[in-house]
Amino acid sequence: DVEVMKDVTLGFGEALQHCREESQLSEDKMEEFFHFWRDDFKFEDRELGCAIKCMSAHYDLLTDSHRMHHENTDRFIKSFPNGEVLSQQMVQLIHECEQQHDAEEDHCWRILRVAECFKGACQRHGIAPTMEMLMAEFIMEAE
Ligand code: M21
Repeated sequence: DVEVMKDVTLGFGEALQHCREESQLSEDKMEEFFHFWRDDFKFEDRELGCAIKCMSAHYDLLTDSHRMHHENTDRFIKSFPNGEVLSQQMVQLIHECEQQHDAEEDHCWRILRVAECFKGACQRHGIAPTMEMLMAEFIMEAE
């Protein structure tokens, strides 16, 4: 459900402000987290992986080995309206992506690859939000 993914993205993205400094992600690299879903978005900067790691940790979504904490992630997604329709599917997709990239030892690089893999999986499953939806909601929230 693309509406759920939109809300989860915007909610998750709120942690970016807490993580810019720690992750060394410069402002121009990604002003807003929802650019993640743009078709031309590039997964090139290790700092973005570090930022996603920090944001995940902010919501207590990582285990000690910096993998997804399944129960906490399920609960986080369910905290959004209708989150229960997507939570198990999202946890499953992220877990499959983690398995594909398990050999990468650098946490920031691995999480960046997992995020890229997750985005592709969401697009194939038709649950990726459109930029129009994200922009519209973002502008409404700012007003
Ligand atoms: C769900 C909203 C936005 C998604 C963005 C990032 C998704 C990142 C998935 C990576 C999770 C990292 C798990 C660690 O292996």
